[in-house]
Amino acid sequence: MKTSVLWSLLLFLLLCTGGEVECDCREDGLLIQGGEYTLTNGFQTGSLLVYQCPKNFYPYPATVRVCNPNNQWNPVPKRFSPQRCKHVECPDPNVLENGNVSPPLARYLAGNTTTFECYSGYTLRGSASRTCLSNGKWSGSTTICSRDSGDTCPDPGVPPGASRRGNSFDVGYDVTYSCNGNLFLVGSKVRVCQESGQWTGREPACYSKFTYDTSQEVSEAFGSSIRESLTTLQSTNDTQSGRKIRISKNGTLNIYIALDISESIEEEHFNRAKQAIITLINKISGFSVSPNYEILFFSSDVYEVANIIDFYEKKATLASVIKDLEDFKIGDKSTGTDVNAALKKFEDRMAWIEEQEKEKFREHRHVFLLFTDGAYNMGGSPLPTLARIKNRVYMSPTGDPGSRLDYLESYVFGIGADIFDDDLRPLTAGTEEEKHYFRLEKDTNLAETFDNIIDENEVIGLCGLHRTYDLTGDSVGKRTVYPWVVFVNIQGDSPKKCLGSLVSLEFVLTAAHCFIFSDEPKDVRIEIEDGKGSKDKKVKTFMLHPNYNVTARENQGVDEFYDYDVALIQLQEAIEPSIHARPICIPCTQETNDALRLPPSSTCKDQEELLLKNQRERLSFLTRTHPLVGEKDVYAKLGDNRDLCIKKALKAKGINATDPKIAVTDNFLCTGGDRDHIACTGDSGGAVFKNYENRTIQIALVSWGSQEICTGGGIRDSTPESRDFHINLFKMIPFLKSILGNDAQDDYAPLKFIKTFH
Ligand SMILES: *[C@@H]1O[C@H](CO)[C@@H](O)[C@H](O)[C@H]1NC(C)=O
Ligand SMILES: *[C@@H]1O[C@H](CO)[C@@H](O)[C@H](O)[C@H]1NC(C)=O
Ligand SMILES: *[C@@H]1O[C@H](CO)[C@@H](O)[C@H](O)[C@H]1NC(C)=O
Ligand SMILES: *[C@@H]1O[C@H](CO)[C@@H](O)[C@H](O)[C@H]1NC(C)=O
Ligand SMILES: *[C@@H]1O[C@H](CO)[C@@H](O)[C@H](O)[C@H]1NC(C)=O
Ligand SMILES: CC(=O)N[C@H]1CO[C@H](CO)[C@@H](O)[C@@H]1O
Repeated sequence: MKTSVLWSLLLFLLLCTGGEVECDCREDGLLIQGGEYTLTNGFQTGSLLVYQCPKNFYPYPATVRVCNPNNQWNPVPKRFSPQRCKHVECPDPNVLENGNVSPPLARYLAGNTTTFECYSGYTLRGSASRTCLSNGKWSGSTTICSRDSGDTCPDPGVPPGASRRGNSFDVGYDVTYSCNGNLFLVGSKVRVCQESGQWTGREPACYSKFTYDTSQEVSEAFGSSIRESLTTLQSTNDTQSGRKIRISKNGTLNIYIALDISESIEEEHFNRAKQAIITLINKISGFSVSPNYEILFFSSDVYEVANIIDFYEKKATLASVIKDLEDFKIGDKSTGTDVNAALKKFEDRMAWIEEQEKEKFREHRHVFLLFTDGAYNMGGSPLPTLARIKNRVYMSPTGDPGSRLDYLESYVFGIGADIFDDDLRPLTAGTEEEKHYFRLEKDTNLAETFDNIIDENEVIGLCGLHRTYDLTGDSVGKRTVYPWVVFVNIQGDSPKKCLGSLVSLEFVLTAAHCFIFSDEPKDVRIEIEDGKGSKDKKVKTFMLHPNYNVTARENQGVDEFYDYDVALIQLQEAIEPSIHARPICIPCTQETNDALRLPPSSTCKDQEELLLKNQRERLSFLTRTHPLVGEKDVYAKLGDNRDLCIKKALKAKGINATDPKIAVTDNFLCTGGDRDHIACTGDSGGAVFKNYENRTIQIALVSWGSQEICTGGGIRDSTPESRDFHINLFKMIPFLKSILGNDAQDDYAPLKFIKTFH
């Protein structure tokens, strides 16, 4: 009897520790008071347990546990310190100098509000009242009670939870901060007073394990920083002289992205991370720079999604990388986190680039974006690898950046249930490096965060930028997808509703037939729903194409002839570009060249060959519907298909001709028939467009149709016989250029048109 017990015990031990068979971690002691937990892989080895608490609370003492191969949880649940949800606490505000804080509390919990008062003779700057927020930060800004001392820099104050050394605020003097207790410092430890009267760096803040940056804070700080990396500010001398715009930096930009997926067991989690990267690279493409990308996912293994070498060998494009990202799947992935392996991959790729580019490598800039919880439990510390990378980029064996600090910017996004700040913070690099570290809450919507990194007002010369998704499902959300659409309402003797498109900040393009002879600018209303309600824009003037003449071919059997059916409407005031209102790209401009990623020397012809290259070319146009607009999908019939398509024009009412070309000149594109949508009455004048790498290019304009199928509007299918004819903008360039490209006037900023042929 005794032996058999012993045997079964031995067998048990063998099974559980021998590797082949895995035993489970135990459920005992895992429960959390006031919260709950999730497991990534049940009670099996490698499973990650993540605790969750309601808003304003955080899990304590552990945030996560891992089931180790010895079927012990790490950390082990402690009987004497049961797992619970603790109230989020903000750093102590009683560090205020020369003032009072009320109420005086031992601990300030999420939801508590404090007010500040300065001693007499001192003036209060910053917030007079602050509330402790659920992310462990105080609302508002640091409260400072100061007296004018005649120093160059203002009193920088003491942020909650911190201590400051240094009380001289004159040029060249510095102040040094540290955080009290268990808090750690994010931001600049040392700040120096500059001649400009400003302190260097970024005001420090004291963070605890449960302090997070909000999505908005990340968008603002990361956005302003990455904009600096991508662009330089240059003065421009267009009509608003002295204005500064962002233009692309010269040299080559290499962007390396590594995303830790050791915690993303769930498909959805992983897909959201992929979507965030796609959003980010789409946003970056909005700067009209064309970076090369290295994209990795990693756990203890590295999965290379985009290899930067493919960019150099012209085997990859932005579009192909996005596709690869979308299609990327991992089957059984390893657990563990090896940040060093990811950085080593960056290092290898960089070495290859240097080898290829030789002395041109000097002109290369490198941006690292690292998303991880930082628990590099495998592969050792990544710091030596980062040090070698710095030496390579700084071109200095000692790692002294010299003047090359801005050639390597490394951003670190702490992400995950348990962030290992001490390991992560040293991985930042670059100019104002203290702005490169972010702590993201577990369920931060990264795609949305990245979508907000462009201050849309700052970037001009970016036609066709738009969101690819509608966040709200209402008319405001729709406007972010079609920020160029406008409603043209004519209230003259013959009221008419048309669509139009913003083609610059001052001009709307629409159809000439929307107007009648007696219409005046005051009869024309341009309606732009800009997110704060519908706005009517006053019209200064409008011009129809000089060749437009409806009766021109009456005696050839065409009652109404719509060739040159285009008109430009000039607004009295330029619109303010925003995510809700910005121009679409039109053919043959320099901006469109950039949007299409064509080399600067490309011509109009090159654009046309790229945009209208197929015999059936997929295009879209809009119709008024609720909310705002709906999108209609059509195929332009080109090449041999065109003749068949335009033939149907002969069946149209009011046409008595044998040759369809009398009514449908070469200036028209033809759509309709099987599987196409058909234009309705109010769609006239609207853009016929195509999205190219998520910039929208207007190719044509809705003019007329062979049958009046829908006068009521809405999205309707074509019949086999009905066809629509759209004015091809490539054929209207002289007219567009004569107005939009006119640089002999002082009224508006002209668009830059490119050559027609080489
Ligand atoms: C601070 O917040 C805690 C938790 O919500 C609450 O119980 C307490 O009354 C608050 N104290 C003050 C002074 O508002
Ligand atoms: C812009 O124009 C102003 C006035 O015409 C001139 O003084 C200034 O130098 C110009 N700036 C640039 C960058 O060309
Ligand atoms: C890039 O710009 C810098 C400064 O703006 C300039 O010194 C350098 O010559 C430029 N390089 C190229 C290749 O244009
Ligand atoms: C339009 O064409 C007709 C027929 O050719 C011509 O008589 C008429 O003068 C033209 N109208 C304009 C405004 O050019
Ligand atoms: C159509 O044109 C032909 C010849 O040009 C003419 O004989 C016929 O009357 C016209 N029909 C109509 C309905 O205008
Ligand atoms: C090239 C590119 O960026 N394509 C994306 C544009 O947006 C749509 C969503 O509307 C994505 O599906 C494309 O992949």
